[in-house]
Amino acid sequence: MELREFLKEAANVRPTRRQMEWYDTEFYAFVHFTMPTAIDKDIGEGDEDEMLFNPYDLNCDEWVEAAKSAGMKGIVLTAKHHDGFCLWPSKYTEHCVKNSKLWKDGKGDVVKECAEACRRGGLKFGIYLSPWDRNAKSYGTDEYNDFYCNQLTELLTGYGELFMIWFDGACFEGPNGKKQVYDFPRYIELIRKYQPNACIFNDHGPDVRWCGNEGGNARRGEWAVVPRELCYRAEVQTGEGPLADVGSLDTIMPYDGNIGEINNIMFSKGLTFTGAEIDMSIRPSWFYHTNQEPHSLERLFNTYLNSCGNNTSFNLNVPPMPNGRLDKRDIDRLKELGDLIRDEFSEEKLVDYELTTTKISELQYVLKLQFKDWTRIRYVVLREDIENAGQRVENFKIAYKEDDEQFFEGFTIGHKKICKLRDFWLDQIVITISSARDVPVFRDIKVYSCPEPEENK
Ligand code: FUL
Repeated sequence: MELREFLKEAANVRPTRRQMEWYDTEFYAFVHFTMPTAIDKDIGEGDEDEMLFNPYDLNCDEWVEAAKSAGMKGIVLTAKHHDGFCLWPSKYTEHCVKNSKLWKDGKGDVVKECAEACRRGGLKFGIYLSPWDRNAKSYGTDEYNDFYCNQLTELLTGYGELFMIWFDGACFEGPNGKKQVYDFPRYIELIRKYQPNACIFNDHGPDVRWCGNEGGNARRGEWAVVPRELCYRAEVQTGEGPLADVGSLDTIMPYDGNIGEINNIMFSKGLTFTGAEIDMSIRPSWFYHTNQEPHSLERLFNTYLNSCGNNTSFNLNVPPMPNGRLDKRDIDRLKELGDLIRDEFSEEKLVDYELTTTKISELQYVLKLQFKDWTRIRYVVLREDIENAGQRVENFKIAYKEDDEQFFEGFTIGHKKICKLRDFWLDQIVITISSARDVPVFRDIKVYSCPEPEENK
């Protein structure tokens, strides 16, 4: 195939409706809260006494309000972590809240309370169900896949609409010393059956893939269009193709490379649309420890710019305390973060412009944005129309004039690219698209001003 033809094909690999909805959800909360919270650890052994779990002051509305104050649009709850303890009264295990008799006499259900609070507060709700289970006796046998599917079905059918099912890639030994071969194609099929609108997160997709680190870093160019052999097959995404095609994924995702760039996709066995999520905790650990502090506002805001503003979503973990409440330090930090995001990208700071587009060649364009007045500019936010046209731009730069030294050098754009400039006074900017896989199509381009610093006034 000619290179030009291949690139055109790559440019037209597009997200499904559910993937588009996930992209537009952008920023959501991970809630790590279960047995490790009660025992002040990051991972349980699987043999903990259920009575240790006693969130006597549980307040999921507080979680929802805190998430909303940060501008988040959903919550993903750890319904079961690696220790196997279930936050809902599962029929298939005794290692769950029904034996946490100190809490609501064993009648409690954290999944239900969280799902209902999300609905009351207008947030989407999703679940994390660890495939690694250090409690299940059947772990390491075929029977475990049946057990896991039964638990998954309870969650898929009992708690209303779910926007995300989050699979943890961890696969270590269970109580009998054996490792499990997870039947992901079967799990995926079950999710498609009961929750067709839910996005499935897994290291390799099919809908959303892991960015490859827990430190909040996206790749230089975080493409959503990646080699098909690195991800679960597209057929599973739509449910239209043969599941037998999926096979097992023994390919290791190269976490350090720019997996969607031309030299990596050219020799692939095909392409799939599988965007990345950045997951990170607001504190150093995934579970709550009283002696830890939330990360600085600056670090969290930069991660927001580098995730939602870098063609990935941001799943920020906020771990509740053993009593079920959030630490005030986290509540305050979330509010500060939300205030900063709302302020930096407020409607009042939107700058009006007149756009002139010049074609240099079929795949190279110059976009001139002329402002009405001289304005201090902080951000240019670019969004491609990925739903209708796919991800196309490969390289761009922003400068005052076409031949001037650039203020900003960018690679892929995709769902959203936030370009932070250096608060220069400008009356125009020029965005040069120097390479693209097909004629670029934008959803929108927004420019935000910033106030003059006090010392300059
Ligand atoms: C990892 C787990 O081992 C951590 O405990 C945490 O749940 C994180 C989100 O994923 O694989």
